[in-house]
Amino acid sequence: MKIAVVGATGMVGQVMLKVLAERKFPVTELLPVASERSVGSKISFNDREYEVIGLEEAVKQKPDIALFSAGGETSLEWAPKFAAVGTTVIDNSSAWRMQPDKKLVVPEINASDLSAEDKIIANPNCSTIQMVMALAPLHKKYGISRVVVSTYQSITGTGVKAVQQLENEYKGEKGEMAYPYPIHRNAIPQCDVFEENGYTKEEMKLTNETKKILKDDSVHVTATAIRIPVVGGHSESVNITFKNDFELGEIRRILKEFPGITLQDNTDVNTYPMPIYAEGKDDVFIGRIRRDLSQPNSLNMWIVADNLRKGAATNAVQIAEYLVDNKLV
Ligand code: 2RA
Repeated sequence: MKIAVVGATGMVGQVMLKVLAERKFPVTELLPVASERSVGSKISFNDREYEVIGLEEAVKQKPDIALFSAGGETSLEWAPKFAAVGTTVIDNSSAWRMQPDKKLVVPEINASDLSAEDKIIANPNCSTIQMVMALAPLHKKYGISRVVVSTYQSITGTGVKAVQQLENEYKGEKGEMAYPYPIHRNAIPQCDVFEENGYTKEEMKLTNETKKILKDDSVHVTATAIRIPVVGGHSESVNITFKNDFELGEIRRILKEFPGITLQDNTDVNTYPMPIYAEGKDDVFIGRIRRDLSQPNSLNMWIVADNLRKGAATNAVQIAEYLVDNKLV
């Protein structure tokens, strides 16, 4: 397969290349694509060196699949150009996620919705992916009426500048600021910009994308997204109210059996998910599962995942794997 990685020099693009190699994706030709200022630079992949090319050149070479992580503007302009030459685009930006005719895919949940006609496929937001991995199997069994989620998000979700700001603050050094406030020893109750309704774009992604992936607008979701000085992954405290009662043991069995979920849930030995241990892994880690004693048919859980891997690069590569395995490209 001729594979383009658009945004190859960026944080997620680099993880996409790493995951493609780790999972031995059948790459016969790699097109690392980046902005003009990076054209001509070299990147290594599978022990070979490749020269970074620009978007015009990449479209001309008609890749089979293009993994995009280059921001919404680039995707809105260039994904259709790749699709027009027959490339299947898997886009990690928010540009296409809520378009009615575009599929928003977490392979373990709804890959079977994909067809060969889908030439632009949307990768959900990282904080959505890890949450719906838990919600989907439980919604199928019990029906979910409401979700209250608070996220504790890694600064890697913001990008390299934020990671650099935190490192500078650790060292007591001045430097470029990704945030108007210190990240070190702080918690910033803002991920992305605020909308008219007082929620941030990040919080509304959790609401809107969840409804689309579960194919059920009756699932009510309210979110608060916090940025914290962590690099390994996003953590989420999730409270779920079901339409029907449940057995905790069955909840655990359903989650344990769902592909891509690892339960870490034994308070007797202080076992629960933490980003420091989720970093670099592809599973979604779930623990602290307990009935909500204040509300019938409700429970709490703690969900942790590496936001650059299952939250972005690995989910995109898994979509590509599904397309190849099912001869949809
Ligand atoms: C964040 N989910 O964490 C967003 C984008 N990666 O900032």
